[in-house]
Amino acid sequence: MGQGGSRHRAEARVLLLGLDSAGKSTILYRLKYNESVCTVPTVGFNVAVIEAKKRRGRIDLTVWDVGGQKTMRQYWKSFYQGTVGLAFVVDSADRRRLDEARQALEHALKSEFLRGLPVVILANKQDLEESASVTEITERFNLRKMCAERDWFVQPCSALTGAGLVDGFQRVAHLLKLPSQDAF
Ligand SMILES: Nc1nc2c(ncn2[C@@H]2O[C@H](COP(=O)(O)OP(=O)(O)O)[C@@H](O)[C@H]2O)c(=O)[nH]1
Ligand SMILES: [Mg+2]
Repeated sequence: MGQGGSRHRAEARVLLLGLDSAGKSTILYRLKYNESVCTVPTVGFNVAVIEAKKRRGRIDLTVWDVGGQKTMRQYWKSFYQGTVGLAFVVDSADRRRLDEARQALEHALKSEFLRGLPVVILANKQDLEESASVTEITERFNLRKMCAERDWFVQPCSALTGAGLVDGFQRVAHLLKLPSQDAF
């Protein structure tokens, strides 16, 4: 970190994870362009820079959506390095896949690169009537136990309406620890 203005400006890498079709790409597009677009299954990756508040300064969150395809998974580790926060997207309306989502999160959290990092679970698709609530997801995922050694939060949201998205990433910014936090 330099001097002057940079004291109040930082960057941080955030990883956006979740099962295919959870809404990761839609969330990124919505935050980046403030509109909904037709997404296609992600091959390769999407990235967006989101500005958030952190203490007395601002922070640019570089949010990576690395896609779920098997061929991409071998590259996940290289994205993990240098990541300081996680956002895990859940399709709250797809109850049949809640267990699969829980397993995917549990698996990701086992990575040594992600140890102790804060995670915000984005309980997406809350616009749909059948969607599971924050309480339900907290219980189904057994989050108190799964995330006992890190900070965590469940944010209800809808990539379709945009509701809750800014709050979700603001929460990520709030929870993450910067190496240079003392200077902030
Ligand atoms: N109703 C509703 N549909 C959503 C929402 N977010 C995403 N979708 C839809 O879910 C599908 C998968 O979204 P996508 O962003 O491609 O998922 P990804 O595989 O996680 O990147 C698309 O048809 C989206 O339009 C939401 O909040 N509400
Ligand atoms: Mg995608």
